[in-house]
Amino acid sequence: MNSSQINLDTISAISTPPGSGAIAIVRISGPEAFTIAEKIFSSSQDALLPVNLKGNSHKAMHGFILQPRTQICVDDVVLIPYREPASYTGENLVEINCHGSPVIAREILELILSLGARLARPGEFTQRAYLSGKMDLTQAEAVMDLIQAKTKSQSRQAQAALSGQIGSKISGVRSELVELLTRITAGIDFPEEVGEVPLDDLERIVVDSKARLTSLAQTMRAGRFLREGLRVSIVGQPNVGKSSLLNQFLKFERAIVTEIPGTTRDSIEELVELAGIPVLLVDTAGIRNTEDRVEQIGIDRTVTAIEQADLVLFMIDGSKELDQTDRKIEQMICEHAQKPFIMVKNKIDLGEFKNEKPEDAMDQIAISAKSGQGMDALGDCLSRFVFSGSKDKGASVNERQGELCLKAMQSLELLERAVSDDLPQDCLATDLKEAIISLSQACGTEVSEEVITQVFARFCIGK
Ligand SMILES: Nc1nc2c(ncn2[C@@H]2O[C@H](COP(=O)(O)OP(=O)(O)O)[C@@H](O)[C@H]2O)c(=O)[nH]1
Ligand SMILES: [Mg+2]
Repeated sequence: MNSSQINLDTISAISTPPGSGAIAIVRISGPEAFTIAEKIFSSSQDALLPVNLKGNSHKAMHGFILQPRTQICVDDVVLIPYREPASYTGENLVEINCHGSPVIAREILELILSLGARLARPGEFTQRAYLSGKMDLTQAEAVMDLIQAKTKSQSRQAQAALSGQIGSKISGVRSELVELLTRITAGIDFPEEVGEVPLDDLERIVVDSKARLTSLAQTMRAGRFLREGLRVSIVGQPNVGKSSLLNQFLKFERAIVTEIPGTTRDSIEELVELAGIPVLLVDTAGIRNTEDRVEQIGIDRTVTAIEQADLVLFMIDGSKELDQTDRKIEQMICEHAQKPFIMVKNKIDLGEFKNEKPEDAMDQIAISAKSGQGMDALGDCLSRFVFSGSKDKGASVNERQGELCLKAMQSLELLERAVSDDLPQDCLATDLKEAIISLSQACGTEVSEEVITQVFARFCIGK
């Protein structure tokens, strides 16, 4: 716990989303949380006695919120006090469950603010949990990922990080490096008593730490796609079955499918979940030479869809041999836009033309967008793309944590070079310290105010 960062003021906010619902929750946290709540809450059991929240920690109490001056009843509520440190924020915390009308929740909040609390900033409850040592920074970031998760796998990932998986992996490496640094420093300060750290010991720890950081950093790519979604554009000549594939993924007729080439004139975007990955599928207008102005605009948008994609599904009529136009499209995807692509051979229910996988294609999958044949293989292929390089399907580091792991690895590489250059051990200590600082920043044991503010500003109010 960093006592200089402890907030002495009391904060409050409505923690449920705006709008009407069955209940709304107003939260108060800080040193005055109980005193303020006691001024406005009257228990239905002992209406005449003043409530004692401190002595009723973690107990749900039914009662009324009364305006202190007029004693007008604002709402009947269930109030739960959490005495510090056993609360979400680590401070005294009160949750008031009122009827889910935005007017009532707001009136209760205003009462609380008039009694000396201040409106919480976005993420400030979680920020306090972090500042009071309830969680590390990777867990606090996971709270936000969990709130914002749109698919099951996103929420599983966030849960894993929230349980401390990432934080403990990073701090595991960090403590080994700290232990090494302590020994090196002791060797420098007391050469007679302690002696230098044997180099093979040092090298073993550095190699092992680098391997652990590499596998953590490799989860960054999968984490980004799981958090932000994978943008996949379906591209190919008119009539190869691009819109049929979109519909097959969506399991309903989203895009118009006809045998008339040029039916899809604009890009259509749909979010689907494939193999647990949120995928933004973009169905595009087919690419061909045309005089039609509307169709040409559609083709220009296809080019944009290729440029914006993380991955392109390049579709051909798999019952036929690749033609000139197919080759041109392939060039456009891999040479011009330099995008990874999967060759999707469609319409194999009509027979498959056997060809070698194009050299630049990540993979080649034969499907029928009509019958659904081959769809599982295509899903597996997308999953391989997302998790490539990463064996770990558990929690993944976010960009901030991943960059810091990479930075720590760079310091360790400098350290290895210093060892092979026979530099004295105090030079090694400098690189080691740098690596430790990066890892401390990653899990938040040593971060600047600025970083903390940036992390929590992305939260919503009331969390
Ligand atoms: N036999 C067969 N026909 C297909 C298949 N996929 C699409 N089609 C047909 O091909 C035509 C063009 O399909 P569409 O999805 O509109 O192609 P797009 O222009 O690439 O979007 C339609 O008549 C579809 O019914 C398939 O896997 N097998
Ligand atoms: Mg189409």
